Order: sequence, then structure tokens, then C-alpha cells
Amino acid sequence: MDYLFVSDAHGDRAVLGKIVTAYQNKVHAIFYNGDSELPADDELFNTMLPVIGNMDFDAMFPDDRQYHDATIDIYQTHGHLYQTELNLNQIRQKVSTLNIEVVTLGHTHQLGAEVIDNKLFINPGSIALPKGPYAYIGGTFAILTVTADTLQVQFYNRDLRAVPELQFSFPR
Ligand SMILES: [Mn+2]
Repeated sequence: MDYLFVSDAHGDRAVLGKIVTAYQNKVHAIFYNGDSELPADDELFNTMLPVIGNMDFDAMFPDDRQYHDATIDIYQTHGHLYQTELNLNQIRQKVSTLNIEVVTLGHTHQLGAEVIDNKLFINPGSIALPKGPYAYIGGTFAILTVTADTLQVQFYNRDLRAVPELQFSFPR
């Protein structure tokens, strides 16, 4: 079962459209982690599950989301409400009481997949304005593949190509 995460498009609607078209029938859900700068009634959000970012000004976006299906439990938020630009202390506190396996964030524009407090934190990076050591890729998103005993994360570039050095596997 696959789940796609994308964030921080900052007005680059075209690349989001490309991702939705390519993946909407291939993954179980597409999470949009904030800072689209699009209205909440944009038809892209008929397919993607959004949360509000610090650069979104449509109050119809939710602050966060707890996603649950038969395969996985995920907590989604942009990150600014927990000041993730400083550190992960507040978000770690927030999710400590939640019965979830995956936390997904945006905001920093830096990709990451890391287990913290027994939860997998996935930041897909920014699809448009990447920062940090992987900014040279030019923008990324991530696909989580859930199997019976692993959580696998593969990052992709804007051409929808897997980045070979950005593939990670974690035991469940
Ligand atoms: Mn942003």
C-alpha cells in the first residue's frame, strides 16, 4: 500500500497537477503538507489531502489531520504551528499521545525520513523551493510503501523519477 507526500509548492500549481495526474490512481492517498498558496477549493484538493501552511491564507484548510485506514495511522501538519523551523520538541510532545505510526510535515523545505520516539517522521521536502543538502535535486516528494514488516520511503524529483540515494527502509 503506497502513500504519497508532497509539500511547499508555493504557487507552482503545474507540478502538483502533474503529480496528481500521474499518481492519483496508483497510490492510496496523496497528502499535501501545506504552503500551496492556492485556495482550498482548488480542484487539486479533491484528490490531495491538505493542511494549512504559514503561507496559506484560506482558513478552510485544516490545521492538521489524523489519517487512519486498515494499513496505517498518520498525523499530518505543516509544522509552523509547532515551530518545527527551530526544533522538533513541540511536535514530539504533540504526537506523544497519539496512536500513530507516521508523522508527516513540511515547512522547513528540507527532506527527511527518520524514526523519532518510535514514530517515522517524513518530510517530503519542498517540490518547488528546496533547501538543505538535497536542494540540488531541485524539488522532491516522497512515497511511503507499507508492507507487513517495513515502512519504505522513496524520494522522487520533479520529473517523477526515483532518486536512488534517497531510499530508506525501517522495520515496523
Ligand atoms: Mn513553505
